[in-house]
Amino acid sequence: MKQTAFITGATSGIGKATAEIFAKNNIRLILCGRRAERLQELQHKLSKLTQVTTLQFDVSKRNEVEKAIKSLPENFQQIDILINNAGNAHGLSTIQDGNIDDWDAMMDINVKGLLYVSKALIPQMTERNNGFIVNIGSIAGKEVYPNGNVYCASKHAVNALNKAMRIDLNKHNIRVSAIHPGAVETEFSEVRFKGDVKKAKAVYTGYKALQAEDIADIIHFVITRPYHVNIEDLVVYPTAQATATIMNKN
Ligand code: NDP
Ligand code: 8X3
Repeated sequence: MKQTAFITGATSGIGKATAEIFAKNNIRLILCGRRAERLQELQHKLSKLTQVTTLQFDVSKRNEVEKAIKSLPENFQQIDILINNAGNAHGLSTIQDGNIDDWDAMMDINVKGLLYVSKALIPQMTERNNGFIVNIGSIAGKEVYPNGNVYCASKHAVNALNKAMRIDLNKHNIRVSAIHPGAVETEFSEVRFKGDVKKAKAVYTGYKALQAEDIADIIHFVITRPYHVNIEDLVVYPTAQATATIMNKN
């Protein structure tokens, strides 16, 4: 039987590239995000390859998450693979100069959003004793770097939750993995720098950054191992990057 994947943050970057590789591999898709037009465009494109439905909601709004998931058509209610990918950094500054709205956004989206979606989808997995959850963390979840403070804290929380989910869901035969990327060239830095395209571009110049497709390919590898194989997590860098802060730029 075909598998069904629920991908948060499918309107851009890693989530979108994951949707594309899953569609090529005949996985049915539930595409999520806030930008409805992008969801529709992607649904139109990928429907040529597989069955696709979309859900427009903000992961940080608990009621929206619950309502959206309850609205899934019956033939999309069995979810085999959850990709907890929606997230962003908001701002890059010292703790003393940090913006509290940015902190709220990062904790609400990257941590609480991931929890709300997981809480809504886990019951149908535990009921079937089957399922796969892939959490998209970050190198920021393994290291703390200057000015990264709250984003790093949110991704350290994802790292902890990845371990916690695997422990608690172990008796239910559910696989739980995380991918922790270094620099990936997506809209991520545009969001972090609040639309400052010049600043965002500078993050990815002078070396070859990871592309969203590189991470999507690894996600696909992780979910296609035999069922008795569970990769705890993978840290993935561009070759030019050695740690969160060491980058071999031209
Ligand atoms: P993008 O900015 O390209 O994509 C972010 C995605 O998250 C979008 O689809 C966006 O959709 C969605 N999203 C953001 N906020 C919300 C929200 N409140 N509710 C619902 N969806 C939301 O960035 P990436 O693809 O790079 O990021 C994907 C994940 O990868 C994130 O968790 C990020 O932290 C992580 N990551 C990224 C790295 C990088 O260097 N790019 C490195 C390490 C980890 P929409 O705006 O339509 O809602
Ligand atoms: C995104 C990569 O290095 O900006 O998570 O934290 S980094």
